[in-house]
Amino acid sequence: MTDTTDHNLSLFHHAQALIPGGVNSPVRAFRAVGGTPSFITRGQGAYLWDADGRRLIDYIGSWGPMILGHGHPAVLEAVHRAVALGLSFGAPTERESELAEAIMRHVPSIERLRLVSSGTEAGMSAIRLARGATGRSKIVKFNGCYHGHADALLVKAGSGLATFGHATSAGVPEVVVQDTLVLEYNDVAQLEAAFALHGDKIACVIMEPIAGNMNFVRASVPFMRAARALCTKHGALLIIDEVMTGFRVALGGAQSLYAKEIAGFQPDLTMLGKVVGGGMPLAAFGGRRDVMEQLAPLGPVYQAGTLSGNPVATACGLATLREVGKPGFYAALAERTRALITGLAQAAKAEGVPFCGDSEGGMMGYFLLPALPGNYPEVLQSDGARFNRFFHGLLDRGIYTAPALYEAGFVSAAHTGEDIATTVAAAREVFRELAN
Ligand code: HOZ
Repeated sequence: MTDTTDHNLSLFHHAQALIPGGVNSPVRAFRAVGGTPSFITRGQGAYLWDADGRRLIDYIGSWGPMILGHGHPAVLEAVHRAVALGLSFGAPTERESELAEAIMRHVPSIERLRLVSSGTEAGMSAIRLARGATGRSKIVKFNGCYHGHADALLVKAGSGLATFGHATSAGVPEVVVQDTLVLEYNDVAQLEAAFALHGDKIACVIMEPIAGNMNFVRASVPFMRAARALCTKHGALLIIDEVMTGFRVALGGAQSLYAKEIAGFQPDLTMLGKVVGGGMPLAAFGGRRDVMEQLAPLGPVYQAGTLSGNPVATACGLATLREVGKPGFYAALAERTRALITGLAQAAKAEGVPFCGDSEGGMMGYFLLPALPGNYPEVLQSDGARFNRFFHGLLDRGIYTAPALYEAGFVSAAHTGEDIATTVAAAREVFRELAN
């Protein structure tokens, strides 16, 4: 296991005396993998530096937003310019429309959009809107999918809860989740049965198109097709949670990939976060105009936020979207990410360790399993102790990956071929240790 070092350890002790678990988001605490979290002092490009001055190759990327790597000059310049003009106005700015336009240009299912400050807010608001617009109460979510920590969605929600061994958070009253139907991901028959039973009461189906909170599990094309068709048939809304995948797996998000396979495919509502904020607290939800116009002040569904559309966050997001919109951006990113997964698979094979991985754009996942899982019970077949040894073996060698086996990983445009080769070489050493 990684040696605990003076600075990281003393900072962790100090933080634990002030903040529950020493962290402001549970998975950062290393509880699942053991050891001391790296306290980060700065980031540049593909690298982070911890409190002991160790350089780490970063495959967390702030859990997704840092698609350009840390400290991209065009993003920093846009942020500096915005900061000089004021930090928050609580009033409309032109840049909010510019960002909305930039998003809509690439995601045609979004006809109207509202900016919020976090993915949790986007999920909570999208559910309220779906219920308000349909006049129905029930929502369908899938085991292992995470859509933020709003009460109604915090049931069998993958990583955050799974890491700590709970299905549902304490503090969520039964009555709040009684209308949340939790089904198995990629199970068409179960989805059909749920609609046969409750079709006229279901407000929406909410899903991650690539579930990034049970590591990396794709929705199959038949599953996505069935979700779309059943929602349309029964008058429910299909909400695609692209907080992780939006502008991360492709310029048009994961929905653009399904649209290539399913004629006319579009969700009714989309949630965005992470990359759209470029590393600042910004997220969004949007979709069909008739549905979005149910929001206050036009309609009866209330939703608001003091920092929504914050001028510094919108500058950061807009500058990021300008960069990812450049020709060839995603092709190059996808190639690098694939090279990492292929390299890891080859290294594992050479050392006789079961391994499988998958990637799309700059998002990836891997399991110490012989075949890719298709749902959460299959993800649970992973050997947690083995994963933890792999994690610490990499961290000891300066490779920073998610400290929980339920999390996806992220490659940025700043990662070089040399970073990938260094990572694969380190992984091969760790696989050798695991094999013995
Ligand atoms: N919700 C994130 C995991 N999928 C964790 C975010 C964080 O700890 O920063």
